[in-house]
Amino acid sequence: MFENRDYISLSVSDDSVRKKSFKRQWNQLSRFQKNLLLVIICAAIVTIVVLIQGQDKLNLFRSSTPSDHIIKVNEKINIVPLKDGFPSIFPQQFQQEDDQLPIPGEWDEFDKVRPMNEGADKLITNKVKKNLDNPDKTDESNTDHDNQKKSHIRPKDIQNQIQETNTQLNFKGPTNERQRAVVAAIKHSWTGYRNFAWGHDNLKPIAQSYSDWFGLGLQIIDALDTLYIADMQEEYDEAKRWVESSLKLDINRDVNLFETTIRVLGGLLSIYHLTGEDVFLSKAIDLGNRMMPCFDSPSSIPYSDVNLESMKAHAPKWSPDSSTSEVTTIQLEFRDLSRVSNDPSYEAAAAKVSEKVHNLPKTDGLVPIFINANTGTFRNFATISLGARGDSYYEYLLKQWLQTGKKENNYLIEDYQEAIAGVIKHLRRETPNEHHVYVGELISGKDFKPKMDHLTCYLPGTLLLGYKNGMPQSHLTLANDLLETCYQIYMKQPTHLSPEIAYFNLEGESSTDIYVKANDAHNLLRPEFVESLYYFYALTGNKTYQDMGWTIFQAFEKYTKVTHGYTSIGNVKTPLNLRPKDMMETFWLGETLKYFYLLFSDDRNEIDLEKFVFNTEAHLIPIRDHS
Ligand code: DMJ
Repeated sequence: MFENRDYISLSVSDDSVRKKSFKRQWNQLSRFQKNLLLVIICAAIVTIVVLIQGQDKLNLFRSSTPSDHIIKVNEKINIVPLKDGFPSIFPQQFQQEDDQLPIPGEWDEFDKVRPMNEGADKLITNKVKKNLDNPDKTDESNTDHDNQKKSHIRPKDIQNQIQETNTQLNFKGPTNERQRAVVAAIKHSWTGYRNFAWGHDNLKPIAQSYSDWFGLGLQIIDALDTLYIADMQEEYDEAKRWVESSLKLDINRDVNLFETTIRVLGGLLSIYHLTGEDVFLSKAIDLGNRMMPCFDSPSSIPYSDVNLESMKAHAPKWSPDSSTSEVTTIQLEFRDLSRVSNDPSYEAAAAKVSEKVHNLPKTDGLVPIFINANTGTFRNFATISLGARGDSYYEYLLKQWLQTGKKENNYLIEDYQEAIAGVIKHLRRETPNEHHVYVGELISGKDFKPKMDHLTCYLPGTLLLGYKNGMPQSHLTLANDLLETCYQIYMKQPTHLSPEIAYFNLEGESSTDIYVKANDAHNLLRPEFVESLYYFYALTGNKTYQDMGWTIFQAFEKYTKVTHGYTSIGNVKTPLNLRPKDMMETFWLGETLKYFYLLFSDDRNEIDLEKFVFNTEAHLIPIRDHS
């Protein structure tokens, strides 16, 4: 039993008691009272610690849910002025004129009024030379990733950078009929996937089934940022929950380094930058670590495949060689992973590949499409192409340079310039009758073939992006010519959809200047031409490109839409015999529909191309701010 006095003696308001020494008071307490007091003190300490941490977390995640994020963006946009973009090497006047690019067909006139374009080569060259006097130093010790513990900690400056990025994006959903039509297409595709393929890689919309390639729920991750950008809150939340609870990376499966990097790593990084949600960062780091063994080859050219559980990498089963485009189209993502994780080993490993390829002999900057991971050399007599297996090598030369704020790795932009000059010299041709300009291939590295993959239709957009960032006028001319040809390839088909491959009349061997072989007449819902239209619209503001895109969007609606999604088709040449292939590739939601949505935006700067580069799968990677 407690005596009253004992109890009162604990009261802090009792002056006489306060005077007693703490020790004396303590000794007067019973054992039970002592224990009780200790428990109360411990509980109070724990409560305070938890409250403080909870507050920190709350602050960190306050902008995390999409709706909160938008509120925060709205609040901030009024008070934080957008920063200027990175300075172009061109004078201000030139940059302003750049926004007024004319519609296709008027480029000759345009060229006449743009005298400042001359000398761009020189400007770039001088700039590049100056920077080459202080070459980047890669710390090779950082590539020893096996022994490194990967950090999940974001340093303060990275967090600030991310929050700053968030303030610049405010996705308000569709604002016009065309965008609403795209959102309906995204919804239709997503619903089919959700109902019949949830958690699997691809939807087979006709069989109402799925197929698995890597077993990573590819479609969900590839679509995440599209859902977010199109402001599809419910779908985004559902996709995010799947990543949190069901995305397993330690699977006993071989995955392709390139495909997994551009779709999954790129997808996770992009949505992480848009939302600041830590779950995407930790998954990205885990995935990056699991793919790092690919770089442990004798030559530092990465192996193409890796088992995500055993983390053992190897060359493809079908050949000792990797595709050149594959080993050179991982650098944007691995560099970004280094930035967000504060661990330089990812960037170092991927940059070594670029440096290695840079030092290999080429044909005026053009590369063979196969490279050997053991010897580190190109395959002899391999084809040179800006289509399959070659395409994004050229794309990432430019985009890596942009990603680093045009201040690092200047050898990349030199290689890009040399390569485009090589394209113009060796691969550019014009058809004899209709004067379509196209980019062909060199078989065995020397014999010209008048063949162009649809994949090459990314090139006009990339060329225009380069031109906007200081590349010479010849790039702009080629960009415009190629855009026109790609459009014609679509328009000449009765479906208004492009075949996978087009051929061109060289010297009258065909009655028509653009023709399609039966085996090449399929359409896989690919994005490349829509991607180029997006760049042309975003960089010029000219609505003609939107109209061109609308024609093509309607064609997709008419010929590829089925009850439970959209399907690849086997034949674009005959509307009555489309031969559906029952496959919805993940890039349909990841890329094609995203570019359509952005192309039809009333705000051509919905994504600020001075602050972001798109990776080759249309995922957003921030440009480093050097200011
Ligand atoms: C996508 O995975 C990427 O765009 C890649 O660069 C090329 N192939 C497909 C789309 O066609």
